[in-house]
Amino acid sequence: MPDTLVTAERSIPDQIAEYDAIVIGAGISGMFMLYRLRELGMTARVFEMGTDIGGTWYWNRYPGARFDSESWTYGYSFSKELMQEWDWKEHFSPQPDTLEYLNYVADKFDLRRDMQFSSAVTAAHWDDAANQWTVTLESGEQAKSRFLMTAIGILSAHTLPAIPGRDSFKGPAYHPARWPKQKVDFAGKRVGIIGTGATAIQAIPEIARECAHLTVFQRRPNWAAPLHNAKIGKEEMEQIKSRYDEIYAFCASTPMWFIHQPDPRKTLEVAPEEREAYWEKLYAEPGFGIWLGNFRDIGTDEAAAAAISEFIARKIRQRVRDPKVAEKLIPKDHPFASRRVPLESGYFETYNRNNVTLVDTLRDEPIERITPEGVKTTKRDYAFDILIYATGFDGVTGAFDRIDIRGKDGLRLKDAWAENPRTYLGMLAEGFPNMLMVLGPHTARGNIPQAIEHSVQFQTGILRFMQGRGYTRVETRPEQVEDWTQTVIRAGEKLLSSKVDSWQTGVNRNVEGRQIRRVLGYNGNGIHFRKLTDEVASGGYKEFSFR
Ligand code: NA7
Repeated sequence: MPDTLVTAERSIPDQIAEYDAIVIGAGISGMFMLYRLRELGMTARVFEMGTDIGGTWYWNRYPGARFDSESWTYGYSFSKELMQEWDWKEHFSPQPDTLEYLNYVADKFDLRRDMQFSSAVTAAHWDDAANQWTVTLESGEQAKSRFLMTAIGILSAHTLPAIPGRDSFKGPAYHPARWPKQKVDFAGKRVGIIGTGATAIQAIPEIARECAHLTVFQRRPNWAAPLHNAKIGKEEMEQIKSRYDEIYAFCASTPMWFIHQPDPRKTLEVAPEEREAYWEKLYAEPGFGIWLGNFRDIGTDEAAAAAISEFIARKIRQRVRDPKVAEKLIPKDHPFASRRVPLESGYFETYNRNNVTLVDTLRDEPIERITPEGVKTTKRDYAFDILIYATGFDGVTGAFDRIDIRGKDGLRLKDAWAENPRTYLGMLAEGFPNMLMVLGPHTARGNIPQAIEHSVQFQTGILRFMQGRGYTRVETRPEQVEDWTQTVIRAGEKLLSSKVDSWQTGVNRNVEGRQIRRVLGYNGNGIHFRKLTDEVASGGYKEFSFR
């Protein structure tokens, strides 16, 4: 598959440039990190693989790509002026609008002047004597810096399916995270799509409307609930703007930093009729309420999870006309909310169309191979004009693994994290001085841009502290790493999501060595995480070691 969004045609400078900081990635994290580094008076260079800013929203241009968290909680909050200037057009912003927003931010703060595009970082090596990182790009160009900031996202290392014959298909084949800039024309085309994760659940209804016939190859179904998107009128946007302080303060007071607060009641304590009415209400409301605003035990108690799963299954049966197809779409191997819940717009009704076929590759007809014409299952051959591999990502650590990162004594990050990452707060990795990670493994995530802002604030706080005291090196302390690693493991123990294979538990059968579940995020309460980081900062960062 051609990588249509990357070009690497830069001439290599004769001299190795030196910066105070190198940032890898020009997405939401890298853009804000650069803004803050400049405020600290540091020289910085951002290296970005794509041809422009945007990260996730640069790469994922597939039909139907949009937020499923509310747009007005997803923008940056560091600049009140920016918040007042930008009008979100929809409650759940589509990818083109989000990219336009990020371009607006890049222009407003003149961010591109310190960014270098088409510049994939292939290696970053720590030189202990020089107290410096050397970064190497795909082109061979090198640069040095005192600090290395990874702003590489948690879902940026896309993975193709490990199916025999994968590259033999003679028509165009696309992964949604490498979707071409020019519109893909589906009119009159036979399209096959492999995968039914959050991405496919957004794309399938859009493609089905345009193409001649769509065949969906589903391995395991996912629980999904309605998005209920709507346009935002001028007056409504003005109202939102007047409430931004309140909205962001509310998000900060919830465990996942979304605009949804869990209901403090336990599922089975509530009378069945009341429970049903409450779920009907949540199902009819926009956004993640049915997941994050639900009774507090649906993610931890098996009986509670079974009850909400049965409610959602009933909804699927009501929405899908053919009972056999409906059953195929209902997950049987994991309860609702134990994997990240995709939000959908007419996904289930799409299977009522006569130009859509669902193939259950787990129970009915496993895929044997990709052929030049299409897909061969154990039962038949399918011919396609276009194939889509909506097969997801090597989550969280995948983007780190793809760079040869070496810390003290030549320690390879990939080896150090082969079983489980070891970090303090997910911000610094053990054995990797002066490497600050935005959205590193074992950090708190939830509403991603809010997690990013929090993380960048905390990390630039460390840098400011160091500037004030003349320190040039920051590292983790072994006892803090051990303590944090255990905290993260404990925080996930009671969660049903920890017992399920998904990118969140680090399982990706398309990647060698990624068959075993790992703990990749801090799944405790985001409010506690903020409190802890605030205490570390106000206490003078004693949990870190400085030189
Ligand atoms: P996901 O949610 O990881 O989904 C990937 C899908 O691809 C999932 O249905 C997989 O089935 C399927 N898959 C992966 N490999 C294969 C092979 N080899 N054969 C058949 N099917 C396969 O990724 P998305 O891009 O949809 O979403 C990622 C996140 O983006 C999402 O959670 C949001 O946070 C935004 P499986 O379930 O493994 O049986």
